[in-house]
Amino acid sequence: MTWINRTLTVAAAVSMAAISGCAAQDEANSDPPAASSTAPSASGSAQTGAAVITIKDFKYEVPASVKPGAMVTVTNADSAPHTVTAKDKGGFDNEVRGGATVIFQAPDAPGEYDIICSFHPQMTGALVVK
Ligand SMILES: [Cu+2]
Repeated sequence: MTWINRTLTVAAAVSMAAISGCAAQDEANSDPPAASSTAPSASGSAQTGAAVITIKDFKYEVPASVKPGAMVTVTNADSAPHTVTAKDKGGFDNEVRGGATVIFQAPDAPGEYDIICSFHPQMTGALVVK
């Protein structure tokens, strides 16, 4: 005996009620809010509290400090490329082309990290993590 099943066409039977909200419901989500603004600032004024490094006229303008592991925005206001490179420790090395913006993660360990530009060794600064 052979049973022959009829092919049922169900492709068009889409239920619109099957899709529920997909908002993430993370438990204990302690990520800090990523509230940095990437809008270029013609004035070059430092934003208090923002983890932003601005490079302008071959100089670093660094915030007073950043939080451990914070996402740090680096904006290069020069036409020349620069880097934000950890000199002795920290392990970060970020190239920022002229007029570009990059984001990198600050070290998790609190401390003062000397930074230097790989292209222009006279460019030095410090990133304070605390
Ligand atoms: Cu440079």
